[in-house]
Amino acid sequence: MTETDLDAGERMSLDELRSDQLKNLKTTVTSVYERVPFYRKAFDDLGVTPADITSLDDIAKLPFTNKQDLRDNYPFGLFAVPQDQVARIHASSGTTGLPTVVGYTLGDLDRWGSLIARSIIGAGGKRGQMMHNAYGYGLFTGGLGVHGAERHGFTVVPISGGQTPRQVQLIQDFKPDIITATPTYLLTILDEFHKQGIDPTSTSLKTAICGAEPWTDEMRKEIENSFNINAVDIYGLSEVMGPGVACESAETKDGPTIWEDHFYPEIVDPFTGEVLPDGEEGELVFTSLTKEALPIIRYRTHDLATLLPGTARPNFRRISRITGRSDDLMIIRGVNVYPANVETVLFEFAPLSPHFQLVLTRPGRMDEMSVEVEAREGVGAVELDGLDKLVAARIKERLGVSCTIDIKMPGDLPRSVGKMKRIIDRREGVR
Ligand code: DLL
Repeated sequence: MTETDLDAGERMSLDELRSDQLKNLKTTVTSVYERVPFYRKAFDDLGVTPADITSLDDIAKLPFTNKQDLRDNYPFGLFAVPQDQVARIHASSGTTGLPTVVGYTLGDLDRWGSLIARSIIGAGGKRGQMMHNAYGYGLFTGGLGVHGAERHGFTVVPISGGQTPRQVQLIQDFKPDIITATPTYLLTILDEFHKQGIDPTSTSLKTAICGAEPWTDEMRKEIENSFNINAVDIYGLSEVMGPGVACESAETKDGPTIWEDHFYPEIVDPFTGEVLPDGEEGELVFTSLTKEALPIIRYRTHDLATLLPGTARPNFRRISRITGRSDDLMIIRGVNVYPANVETVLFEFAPLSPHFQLVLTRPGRMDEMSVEVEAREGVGAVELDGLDKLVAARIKERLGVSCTIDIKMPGDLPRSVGKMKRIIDRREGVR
């Protein structure tokens, strides 16, 4: 990475960045106040107007936006431009309730594409390289979001998720440098390499850009060693933009750098909404600074993380890896557990593969958690003997929660083609 690889936004001094952020915050706030009735009412209810925003700290005076607000204004009620200026729509799958719908002007798509290019270059990619894009295409923001790299000097192979044997064939035939996929789908592709008897370390791939779901540093090592590549973490969410709100740098691999010239981050207490100082864990909140079709004010992501000082891009803060979504928090007999906590412990046992799911039941009055995890290929009965007890004891020691371990044979558990569903909730009347 050299100075010339940086774009204008990355080259701003801290003073320039702060004044650019304030200018764009004022424009965003004015736009939503004038054009979006939901925000006009929310501002009026709090007695705040765009004129009250004179410094970045004034952001704390503004109302939060929740996913429910997008649903209440379904489908286009929060858009700040007329429909003829909306070039693209995306939507969440909406497994619970109405989908959340988001929109982009041509200008928004252009800025999104440049942030994807910035993310890829930070991840170690170079213009002119080929990128195998295995994020799902369609209404999901992953595929078409990352696809924006085509306008910025990258050759994009829009394979989408699924058709796994074909993924392997095209990687072998086209020889891409970069692969983009959820970490769990990349593991599914890895299985397919083994199935076809091809050495996954022999491919042309150099970089994997993985995100859209929580994953751990242990999983990163698994992916890096299995393919002999560098793997970095990309973060984003539809309501704020999509992939590329933040992305990790290959040089530091210490959590995604937030592209702060476009998204202003805060960490708040998930229960009270009180703004927390940098370094404390809480819920990530983002305000968009440059979006036209769907500017968003203080969006509550439900993602738990910490804001850290910038490293690879010193003026832009980083987020720690996302521990989990508050929605994925399992409270087992009073103990808080996220799937990522279990993942970290499972990786300590060499005979176990990274394929696992957590099954919650309530046989009596108490919740029980069973960890279903596959053994690695080629592991024999001797190595597995008593392992379940050992793993359960380690999870109890590390996470404070009792559980049962059910070791499955390779290939027994469902595979991901996108975001992996880690929690299978079989408790009656819960969720
Ligand atoms: O998943 C955007 C995306 C696509 C990011 C491709 C990266 C790569 P949504 O479907 O709206 O958008 O889901 C957003 O996914 O609030 C997080 O809970 C989770 N998430 C996204 N990236 C990460 C990550 C896309 N790197 C939700 N680590 C977010 C952990 C992530 N969780």
